Amino acid sequence: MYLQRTKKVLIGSVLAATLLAGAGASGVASAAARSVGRPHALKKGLKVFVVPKNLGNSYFTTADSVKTGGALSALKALGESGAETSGTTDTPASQLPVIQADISKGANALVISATDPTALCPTLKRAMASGIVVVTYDSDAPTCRTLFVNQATAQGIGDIEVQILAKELHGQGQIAIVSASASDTNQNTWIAYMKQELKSYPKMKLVSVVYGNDDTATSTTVTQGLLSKYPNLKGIISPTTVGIAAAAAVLDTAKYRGKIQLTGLGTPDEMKKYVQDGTVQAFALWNPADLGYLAAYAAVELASHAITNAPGQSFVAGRLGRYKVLPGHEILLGAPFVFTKANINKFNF
Ligand code: RAM
Repeated sequence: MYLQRTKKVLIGSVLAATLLAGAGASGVASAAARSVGRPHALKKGLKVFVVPKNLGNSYFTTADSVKTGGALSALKALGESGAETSGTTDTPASQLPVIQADISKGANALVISATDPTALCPTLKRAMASGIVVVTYDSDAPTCRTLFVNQATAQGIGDIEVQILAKELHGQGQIAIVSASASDTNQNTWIAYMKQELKSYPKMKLVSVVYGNDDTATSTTVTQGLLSKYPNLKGIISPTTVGIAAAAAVLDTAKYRGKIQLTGLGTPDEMKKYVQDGTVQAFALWNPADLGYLAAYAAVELASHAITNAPGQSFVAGRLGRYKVLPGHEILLGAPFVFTKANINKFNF
């Protein structure tokens, strides 16, 4: 049902601008639900650490900051002690010691975008066994978290990227993917759905998947490598905000602009220039600040024992309204949104 709606509604048109302008949860929150109010008392003074994949990635700065209305703004409003902590690279080697340090500092809850579930799970399982709430957001670690706050269904995200590129290429030509790191759960899940959706476009051939590790320099190098290795390449999907911005900068020359199509997931601020000059026609994303805000609320609800992670439990997440725990111990923010020249100037993040 949802996916059919995604296909019909999102391709060629866009969701109402209000979705990303602060109104929040499409199809989930209603005015009636919002007016119900909060039935449970939440604890104050909880120590909640927000751990993105890496620091210095503007997607996570938006998702986590007080000034954008992200995770730390929710924690502040609820009277919790919140901090954003992570390493500088999209790797478990960088993220894991930070998580361990947060646990030693007496964390009541962790809100984590997982760089590598295999590497993180032993530590996260021990944390959960000692009573710490583990909420994943953005990138899941399915076997070692209490709840996952998902930005949109993985299939919805994978499908929309393939559909945008298929429309631009009239369903034909060699394409490649510039991903983040090879161990990131979110990109790997989306790519699996992209491969499935590509079966509907038999003349579009995926020739390579390369990894820029959510690092601008590496993403630039791997994009340049694709262009020299595949002279007939017609399109690139980059399901990472760092990757798509780096790939767009590489394609923003007379040689490639308009000749190789690029889509994927990007932030409007980083992509405006490339949409205005015709390097990119359309790309997708959700509101990262809403994602962080919702994940922080969920963590506080769980750590206060106001809800459990059982499907059917629900809570009011401040400005976003009421959300329900779904099967799989997951909460869904909404649907991805497509940015084009016609709407991109309305957004600042
Ligand atoms: C990058 C990260 C993040 C992803 C976005 C779309 O910033 O890889 O995990 O969700 O892109």
